[in-house]
Amino acid sequence: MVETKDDIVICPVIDNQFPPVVKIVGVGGCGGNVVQHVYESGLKEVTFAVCNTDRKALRDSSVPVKVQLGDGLGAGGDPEAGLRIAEKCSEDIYQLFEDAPEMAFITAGLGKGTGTGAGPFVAQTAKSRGILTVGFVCLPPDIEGEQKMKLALEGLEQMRKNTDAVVVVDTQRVFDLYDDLSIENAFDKADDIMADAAKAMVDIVTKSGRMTIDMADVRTALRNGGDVVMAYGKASGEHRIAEAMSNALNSPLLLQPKLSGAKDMLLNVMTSKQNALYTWELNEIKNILRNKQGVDSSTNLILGYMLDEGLGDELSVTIVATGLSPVIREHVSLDWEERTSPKSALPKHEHVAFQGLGDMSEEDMMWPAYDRLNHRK
Ligand SMILES: Nc1nc2c(ncn2[C@@H]2O[C@H](COP(=O)(O)OP(=O)(O)OP(=O)(O)O)[C@@H](O)[C@H]2O)c(=O)[nH]1
Ligand SMILES: [Mg+2]
Repeated sequence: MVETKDDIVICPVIDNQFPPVVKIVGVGGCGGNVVQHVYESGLKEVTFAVCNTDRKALRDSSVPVKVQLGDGLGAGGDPEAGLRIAEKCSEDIYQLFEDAPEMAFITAGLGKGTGTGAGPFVAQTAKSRGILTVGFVCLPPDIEGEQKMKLALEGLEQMRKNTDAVVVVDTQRVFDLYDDLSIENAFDKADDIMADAAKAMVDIVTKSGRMTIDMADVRTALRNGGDVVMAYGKASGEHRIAEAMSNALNSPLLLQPKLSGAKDMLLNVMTSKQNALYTWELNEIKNILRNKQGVDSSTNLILGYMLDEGLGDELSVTIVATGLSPVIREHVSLDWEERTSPKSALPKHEHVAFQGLGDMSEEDMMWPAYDRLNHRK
């Protein structure tokens, strides 16, 4: 354990008897918030750390490992300053990965100084140590303006260069889907979505079951996988497969119209032991992927079925696909009239949360939200 001059504690070596499977590092304000969410959910075989140029944010975090970057007064919204400060702390950042995890998740909000500038540097450090490195990043909502989006996209490019795979959350999509939330709660929602994606990936590599997806499978899928498309959904009851798949395919995480053409796809289904998966249910999942999503034998499908007692009567489906091109917005829309219109451009979250079929046909529910819009026009 090392005391820094600014009394933020750095303790890079946790317990090196058993290296953690995953280390999750949050960089900057948003990155730190996401890590806080995941940390509070109490995952096993995972270690956590936050890095920030903002000393106050570090003080407020209950994540046990903290690295203060620079003098603790922030990066002033400037990614170049964020990068410069991180470079000066390269030794501390290197030490962070001393416990030799198999995978590192680097979370950051893109568009300002620390996450955008220092995030890719932290990722590069993990990758240079031979660790399978995945970025979980979010793009700023339109309300933050064109300049932030420009910085965010440059940061995304740096993230792509310095990771094996990147999961992108478009905060504006979250705002559109949950447009009756306060800004505070909408950002929290975006945090939750990134945290759920990270947790779902942690489950894949840490949980065991009848059909386990092992680390080698994950490496095959993600090593130099580029942009990763993730979808995650849960449901219980008689129609749990159709509903869980529908929730997954309507996830704000899905930034492209279809899963067809994916190079590799990890498909992980989890239930509790009492509510085990039936073989016909697995077929139903495969049929939805084939018939509604156009996924064919050209995709290397790696299937997992694992047990999680915490799920109770729910079933969860996680899809991690590579080789697709997510539709990343390059421009913000400042069409405020459209944004404030009661007929918002995207379906509302009642539909996403799947309260029965509502006013949508079953056929409708099988379209990803992104595609459904075009489909309905
Ligand atoms: N999901 C989510 N996004 C956030 C949150 N806070 C900020 N953001 C987004 O993330 C982007 C970066 O913001 P921060 O993470 O606060 O910035 P930073 O990386 O700490 O950078 P500096 O403060 O300039 O050093 C912003 O443009 C927002 O769009 C949050 O709590 N949750
Ligand atoms: Mg900050």
